[in-house]
Amino acid sequence: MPVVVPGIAFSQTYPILPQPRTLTAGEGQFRLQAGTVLLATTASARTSAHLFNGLLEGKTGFQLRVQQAAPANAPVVLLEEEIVDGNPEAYTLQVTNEGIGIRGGSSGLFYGLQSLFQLVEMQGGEAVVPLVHIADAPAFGYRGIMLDVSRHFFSTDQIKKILDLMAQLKFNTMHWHLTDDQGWRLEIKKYPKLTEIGAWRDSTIIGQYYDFKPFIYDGEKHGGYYTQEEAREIVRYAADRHITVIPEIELPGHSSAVLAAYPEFGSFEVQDGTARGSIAAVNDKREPLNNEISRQVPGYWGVHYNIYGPTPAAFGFLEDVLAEVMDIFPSEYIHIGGDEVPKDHWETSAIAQKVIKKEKLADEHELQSYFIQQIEQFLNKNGRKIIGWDEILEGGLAPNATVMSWRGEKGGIAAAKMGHDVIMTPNSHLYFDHYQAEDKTTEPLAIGGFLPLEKVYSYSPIPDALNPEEATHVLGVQANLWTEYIDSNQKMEYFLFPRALALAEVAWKTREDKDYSYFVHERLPQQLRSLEERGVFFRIPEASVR
Ligand code: TNX
Repeated sequence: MPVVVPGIAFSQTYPILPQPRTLTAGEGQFRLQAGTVLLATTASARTSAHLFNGLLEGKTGFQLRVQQAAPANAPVVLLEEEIVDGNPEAYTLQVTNEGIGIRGGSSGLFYGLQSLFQLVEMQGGEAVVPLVHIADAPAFGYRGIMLDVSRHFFSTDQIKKILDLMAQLKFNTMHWHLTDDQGWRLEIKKYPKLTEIGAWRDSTIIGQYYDFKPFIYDGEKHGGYYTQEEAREIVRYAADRHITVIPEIELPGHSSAVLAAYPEFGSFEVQDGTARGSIAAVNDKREPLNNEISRQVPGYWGVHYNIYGPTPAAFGFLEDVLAEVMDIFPSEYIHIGGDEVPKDHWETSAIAQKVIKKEKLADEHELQSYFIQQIEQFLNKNGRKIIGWDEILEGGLAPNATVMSWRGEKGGIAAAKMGHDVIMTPNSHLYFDHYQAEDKTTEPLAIGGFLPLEKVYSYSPIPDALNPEEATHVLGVQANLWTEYIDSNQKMEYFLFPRALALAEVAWKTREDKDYSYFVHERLPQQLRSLEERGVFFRIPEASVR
């Protein structure tokens, strides 16, 4: 007798993560064999089928036969591309004695195959799948992870490895933080110095400038960048896995790497190829070097005072850059940063003050809004939308902007109440650069904070302060992996896992439908084993050791 199991009542023989919305368990098993046909009639279903085969081979040693026409008498895994419940990401998965059927839109089929893969188990040398009926759909349409490749550079192979892992957990967005003070990481044909100069610095781990200890100056050049061809390859690779890549080009702050290469786009007059910096910033020791903004890419982190000037030259430059960015990245959204702009720097900038006067702006906050609105208009004209960090609310939000709420949920709540879309990524719960243990001496150096697995799992993206109408503006969630102290592939994986497993469930399930104890005890162990098999360097969480 099959049992209907909404929620958490079923046994550990169903290790699917994120846990499906409903699962009806049958009795018995279906056996997958090399002769089993994976029937896929659309191009997108075939791509998903081949990716499934790659995973299956790793687990079982064999692949299924991908075909476009039904065989006379072989068992079949049928992929039926048809949108379920009006949601392209929803799917149903039916495993019977006779065969397997997955139905869904193109993304739904991909997710159905991920769930099927997690159900496959080796028993006595045979690959078996328990009989089940699953009907599944995500709670949120935006399920993301941000990778900061500016503070430390990561190879395309490493990015692909993370994309593979994200896809299995049904994440659909990789936010690629491509530019920041410590490095510009994308080839721009019109401005070669961005990568000749802006992609390299001379320290490895980046410390705070007033605490020199964590700096490691080893006399070598550190950094790197992606060619446009490599970036396109990442976009394609992600798209095959139903992941959208949103590029971030930071402005008007976090732009020291750009201005090391092209100081003429900064807030101060250029003399002898070097821009004079803000005396105020130097006097109160926020800039460590001297009163000239250096042409070096900084090797320390924090809020930097070298920011764009609101000039026609700088806007022209940014439009050229964004035109190349749009050509590489087809995403609806372009992330324009907007965080941590030291607006008092503009107080001492003649260039900025001139624009404030000319545009009749009240202050530097309005100047930031003016800056971002210029960029928004350009991107909207080209059919794209902007996302920015929650500081873009200060001085007036650009009309069509989506807000990424990072300083807690406040910014997100305010934006949703104004009718703007929001991605929740609060530093209280979703900053994966924070420590994973209370005793920091037992962990690799991190930026601070304490974010255990359970705290990630406890997060719910819809704040109580929003009414149901306003809540529809919360598109979803994202964790941010800032990499000031993350200088190797191993550390990247260690800070991401297992916390990304908890996040997958935060993004896929409703608050009422989650259960931490069930997650930790019944499904986490299998997931950790699978990470181990796939060569992922993860942290062993205390909770899972039994
Ligand atoms: C704040 S979050 C930043 C980043 C840092 C991060 C470290 C945000 C929009 N800005 O530049 O890397 O803190 O946790």
